[in-house]
Amino acid sequence: MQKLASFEVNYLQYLDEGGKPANDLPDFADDHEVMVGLYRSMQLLRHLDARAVALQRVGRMRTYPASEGQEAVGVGASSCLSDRDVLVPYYRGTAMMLGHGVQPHEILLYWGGDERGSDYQNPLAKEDFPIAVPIATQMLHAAGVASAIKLRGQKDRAVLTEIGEGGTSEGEFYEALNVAGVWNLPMVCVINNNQWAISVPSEMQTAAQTYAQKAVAAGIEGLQVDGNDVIAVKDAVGKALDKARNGGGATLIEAVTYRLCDHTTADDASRYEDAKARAEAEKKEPLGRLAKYLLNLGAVNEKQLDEFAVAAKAEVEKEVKIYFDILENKPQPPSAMFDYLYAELPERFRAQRDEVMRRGGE
Ligand SMILES: Cc1ncc(C[n+]2csc(CCOP(=O)(O)OP(=O)(O)O)c2C)c(N)n1
Ligand SMILES: [Mg+2]
Repeated sequence: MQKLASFEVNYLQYLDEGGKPANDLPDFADDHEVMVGLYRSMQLLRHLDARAVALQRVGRMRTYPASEGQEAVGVGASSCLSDRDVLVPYYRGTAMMLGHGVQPHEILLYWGGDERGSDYQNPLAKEDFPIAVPIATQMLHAAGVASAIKLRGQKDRAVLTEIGEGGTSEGEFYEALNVAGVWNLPMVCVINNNQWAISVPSEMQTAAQTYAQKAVAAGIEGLQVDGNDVIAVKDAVGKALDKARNGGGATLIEAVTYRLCDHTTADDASRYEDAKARAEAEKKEPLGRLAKYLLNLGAVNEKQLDEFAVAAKAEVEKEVKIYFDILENKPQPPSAMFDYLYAELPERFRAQRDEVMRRGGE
């Protein structure tokens, strides 16, 4: 019998549920500007999500996946991205995309059914990938980009990707993690463990004690963080990205959080979720926790928190206006549905496109 190295899964938490330091804090946690910036990004996302869901209810948005309760995961992680890094997001990746310069109206356009939303105008996000809806495919894209970076000998550059805990049951997840390990790829994968894969609870998803330990078989580092603690997420992802940029290989980070919303606007979680579990999870949510920390730190006062909320709402309204303006004044012709999937449209779709155009679709 061969004796294998035993493994431990570290759990990182800096702020407890009441927003009090649970550990010695990293340096950036004392930086008022950085911490207030993280808070405002999380707040903007919460308002944007609420507005997008409301737009869907009145028929002005298609399916939308909100991130309520999970804001610290994407905001903390994307705050560590440099302008050279590449982001490969999944559908619940609004926070990461905003954090790497994608504009809110571009995200609204995408979920409003307009592919022009994926043509990110900010140079920061120019090389980032569009949203992946097929579960776990983004993992392979991320590993592909990371191997391209490695083959080209590009230094100081890494790939960040995100996946739901349910997605880690897919073959693509293991395949990508395997090459990330064996090829020592500059890649960081954050698992958004929001406890649900639509209506499938985490205890029905895996018999493993943690998702982080899935890194062990790939021979890479894996750790768990409190995904409602933005300081823990930022600290862990920042270190993992630095390691990846410096040739140290890939890391898998499980951020433990909770989905405080429906899966998407096409779902009704009250049909399968225990209301008590939701109420318990609400006590741990990330924004209130960070607000308490900032107040204790003296970085903000209550009045400023109110002003931030007003500013976030105004920013969202400005972006919704841009979204409406593009849809109304520069609408896409119906034939556009054929224009973004293939570099060259296959023959069988050409006939369909011609028909749409014949019927007046241009
Ligand atoms: C290959 C594939 N199979 C099934 C689906 C349908 N589907 C959409 S979301 C989802 C659950 C994913 O849950 P999880 O990975 O935990 O991510 P979360 O939505 O919770 O962020 C499923 C099964 C899909 N989009 N792609
Ligand atoms: Mg999930």
